[in-house]
Amino acid sequence: MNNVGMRIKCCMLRLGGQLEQHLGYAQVAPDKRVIACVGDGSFQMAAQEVSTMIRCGHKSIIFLINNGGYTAEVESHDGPYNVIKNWDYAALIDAIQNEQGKPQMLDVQGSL
Ligand SMILES: Cc1ncc(C[n+]2csc(CCOP(=O)(O)OP(=O)(O)O)c2C)c(N)n1
Ligand SMILES: [Mg+2]
Repeated sequence: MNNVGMRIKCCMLRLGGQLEQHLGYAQVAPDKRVIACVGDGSFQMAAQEVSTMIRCGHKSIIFLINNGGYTAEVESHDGPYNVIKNWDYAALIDAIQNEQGKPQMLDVQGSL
């Protein structure tokens, strides 16, 4: 495949950084479709970035991995603090777009 780039952002760095970096990539490459895989914990830290993505008409695709918590942390220290509240992500994006954008959402359930 030509003209395809890949950046890997390690989740053990700053939580929430994935969406911010995704926004930055999309902003400087408006002719490209930027694709990101983001954990639910990371998404919740920076969800407002979706507002700018919609406002700027980005063609981004975000795969939100909703596993109910900070799963990467469980191996090193497990506890109730690794569980996070499940959001209605589709309703959230709908509220953000507020009839001024065209985000499309697809809910896929089960093990991949
Ligand atoms: C600001 C900040 N706080 C805490 C951490 C520690 N940390 C690393 S990964 C992680 C959990 C990530 O959760 P999620 O994005 O849902 O991904 P998952 O592990 O569930 O795939 C946390 C809390 C961090 N990296 N940055
Ligand atoms: Mg998670």
